[in-house]
Amino acid sequence: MEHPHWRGMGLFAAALCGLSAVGPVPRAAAAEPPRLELEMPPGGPFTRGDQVLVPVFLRMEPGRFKYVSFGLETEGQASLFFALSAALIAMPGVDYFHDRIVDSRHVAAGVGDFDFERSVGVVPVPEGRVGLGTLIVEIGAAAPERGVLTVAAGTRSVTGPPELALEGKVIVSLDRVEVRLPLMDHAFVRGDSNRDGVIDVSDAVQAIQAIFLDAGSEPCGDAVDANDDGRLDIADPFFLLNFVFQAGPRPPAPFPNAGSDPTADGLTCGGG
Ligand SMILES: [Ca+2]
Ligand SMILES: [Ca+2]
Ligand SMILES: [Ca+2]
Repeated sequence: MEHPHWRGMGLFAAALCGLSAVGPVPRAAAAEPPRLELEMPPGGPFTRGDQVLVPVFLRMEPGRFKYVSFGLETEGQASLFFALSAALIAMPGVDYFHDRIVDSRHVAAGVGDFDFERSVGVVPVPEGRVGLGTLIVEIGAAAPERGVLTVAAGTRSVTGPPELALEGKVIVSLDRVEVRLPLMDHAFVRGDSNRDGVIDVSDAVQAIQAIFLDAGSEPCGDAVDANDDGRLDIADPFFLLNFVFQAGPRPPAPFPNAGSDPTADGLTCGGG
């Protein structure tokens, strides 16, 4: 049985050891930990149907790393694709992977030398920051007309938690980071297909052009959808001609003043 006096001496000695370990904080420990960065893209607010390019960076002390793997995901209605930086593709010995997990909103990516038999790091980080690639975010038609689309990096991937392998096989876990893309469809006047602020026969002509000749390229489908049934078809120019020449029903809101679509559908209003 241990004597109480000796146990107290042991605790005292342990406390002394603890004190002796506390000294000036080493410079390395004060440095910022490595992290992923998602850069806010210029422009915006963004519209449903837009393709937004989000640069992905790794920030760490100047040096070299062996590999980095991470997940990319969004909780919004968007498709994600990761395009590796051209400079990294050209670098000898650098491999990469790009996997889709579950669906188009979850992607895993990895960059570097995944062969642990070789002991040298292969990807240099000269200025403390290296571009890993570009995240291509395609905002879907089911995304909200206005609000925020959150895109995150560093979330869990198929290969395990997001991590960075430094030279010497030191593994560092990376924190989750995110970028919040503002969403807002452009205001429009329903029926003003050519968007010149006036409703006349030229809008019916423009609607026919958009529906039958340039299908899918119309930047503001909501304006062309004169009867607001969520579809672009021959009924829309007929509706307009009936209104312009036969004093038929007025286009539904937003009309005659510009605004947003009060009824949900798969159409969007991008462009100017
Ligand atoms: Ca017009
Ligand atoms: Ca319609
Ligand atoms: Ca609608």
